[in-house]
Amino acid sequence: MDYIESDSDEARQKFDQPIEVIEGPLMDGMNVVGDLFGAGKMFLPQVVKSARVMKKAVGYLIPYIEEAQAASGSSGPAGRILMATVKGDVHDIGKNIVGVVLGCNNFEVIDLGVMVPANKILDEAEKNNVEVIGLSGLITPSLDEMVFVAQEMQRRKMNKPLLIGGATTSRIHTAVKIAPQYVGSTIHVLDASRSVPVVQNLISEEKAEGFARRQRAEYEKLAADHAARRSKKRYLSYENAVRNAFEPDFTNYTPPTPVRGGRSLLKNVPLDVLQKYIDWTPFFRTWELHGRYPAILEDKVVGEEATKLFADAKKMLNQIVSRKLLKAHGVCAIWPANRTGEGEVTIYRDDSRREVRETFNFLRQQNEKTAGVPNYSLADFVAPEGTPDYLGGFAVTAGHGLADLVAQFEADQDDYNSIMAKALADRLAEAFAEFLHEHIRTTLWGYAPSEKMTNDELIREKYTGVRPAPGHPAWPDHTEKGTLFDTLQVPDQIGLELTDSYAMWPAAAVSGFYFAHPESRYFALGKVGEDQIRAYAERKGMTLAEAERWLSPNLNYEPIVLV
Ligand code: B12
Repeated sequence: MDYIESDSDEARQKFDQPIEVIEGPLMDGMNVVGDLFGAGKMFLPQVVKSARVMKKAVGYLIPYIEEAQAASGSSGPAGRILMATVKGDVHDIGKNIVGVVLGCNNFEVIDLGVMVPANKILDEAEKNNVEVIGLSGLITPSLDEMVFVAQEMQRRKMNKPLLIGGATTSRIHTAVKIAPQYVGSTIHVLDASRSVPVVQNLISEEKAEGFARRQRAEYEKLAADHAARRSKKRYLSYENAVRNAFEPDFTNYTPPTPVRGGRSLLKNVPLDVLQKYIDWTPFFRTWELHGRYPAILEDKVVGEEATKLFADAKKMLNQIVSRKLLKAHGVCAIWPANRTGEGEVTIYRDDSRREVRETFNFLRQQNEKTAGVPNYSLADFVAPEGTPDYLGGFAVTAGHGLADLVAQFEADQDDYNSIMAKALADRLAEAFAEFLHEHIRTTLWGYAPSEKMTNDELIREKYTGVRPAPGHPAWPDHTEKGTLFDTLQVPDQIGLELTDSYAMWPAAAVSGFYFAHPESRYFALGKVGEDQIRAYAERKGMTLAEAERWLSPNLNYEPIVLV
């Protein structure tokens, strides 16, 4: 990295035009990188590091190119792609990675950032005359927003291909819900390595039409198969699912009284404490290196690259910790609580349990189970009225300070370190959630005062109790975060905000609930029926249509949508 400018200068003097340095040796190099990555012979961290060299060199050459512009005769990029994380959503690591990989393959990427409304995306796409539009999203409410973008593209009579990506998206959702809204090609892209061939096909004069036709046929078949599969799945009526609820033993078990109930605020938690709780496996997954930490460092295929990446991560983490570049704040509470109705947990102002403070709402599995297996709801894990029990809630972030850190790297065209900083902030946020849950068990709720676990045991969830998050499979309703944030006064206490899709900002954040019952467990809700959604909407004071919109990935029926 230290010699890029002098090397670029030397190269510039060897060519007639400065642009030739980019079009010649630099692009040749990036093409090799792109090909090797596409062939699985090079790994993502190497690609992003190579792109950093390219970007820096281009940055150095641009003033010379502009000077010589009239005579340059540039052939331009292979194509122009506009990308954005949709309105209400905040994460962009995945999209950044895709941008870098496409850049390595000579595509020009216009990245509009996060929380971008549909009209801005489409106006900018038209203004910049891009060939392809790409959308990204991390949480399920973004799926609906993507459907809306596709409808808007149709309304505007656009014809540009639409790419769909991000952790919450899927081929099946794209085929069933998004693609039918729009006549143009709509394609789900699983990861960065697949983005290049898809875009190449879409903008190739010879291949585009055939590619689009095959994709559409494939998606139509997927949608039809999906509908056929769905009609075969068997569900219980809500009433019968309730009859088959999980009934933990509350007769031989006394719910523990918290040592310190009410709200606790944790400001500026030392990062050197949190770093010991980091689960590194997802960090490697972010960089598309698959395998469990620490074994991944010894892996025959990815071990060498994983070891280099880990060294870079540790180096940056040490700087973040010693220079306090990120701030970690959290707030949590343990409230007197009882199950007060089906799927409903009420929290009270104090231990007299006379005044209701808030109600949290849960959904119940409705898929038909084999004999003896219950239909779970998280509410089952809290004792019914008459037995004093408690519920915990929390919100943590390690994202304050990240925007400044990232801005410095971006000003230096350094995607590698920018992505690294975001990935580390996410790791610290999750580590914070792990640390706080341990603190709850051993100290605040204090039901496991002598618990001593290694980080590996914590990662494997060997402890008693669970901390499900709204949005996770057991509890897919993101709107419950609204009630949690109001009750804990999260924005005022720790400066963590909710977007209109219930994403948390700063992005490196986790929020959820604590259940202490020894039989409490994680499960996937799966799909539920209209009978339950009606009852749920009524409990929450929502219209049926609102509840169906927020829970659309979990409906076992096709709701009637009024346009
Ligand atoms: C790590 C992780 C986190 C991290 C950081 C997330 C991040 N960096 O994006 C932390 C701990 C902060 C986190 C928090 C939360 N998370 Co989370 N998280 C994950 C996890 C385990 C991995 C996501 C990840 O980083 N993948 C690696 C990156 C590089 O991949 P990626 O973003 O998918 O991008 C790739 C592709 O999708 C594609 N791509 C992405 N964008 C684009 C765009 C285009 C145009 C193209 C072509 C391709 C493309 O290419 C990328 C590179 O290969 C997933 C589960 C999973 N296995 O996916 C859950 C998951 C995404 N989280 C989830 C949830 C619910 C949450 C929380 C709401 C939980 C909570 N209540 O606290 C919060 C929300 C945070 C917020 N700010 O609002 C859900 C989301 C689905 C849902 N039901 O809404 C998931 C799917 C887990 C689950 N099974 O329920 N999470």
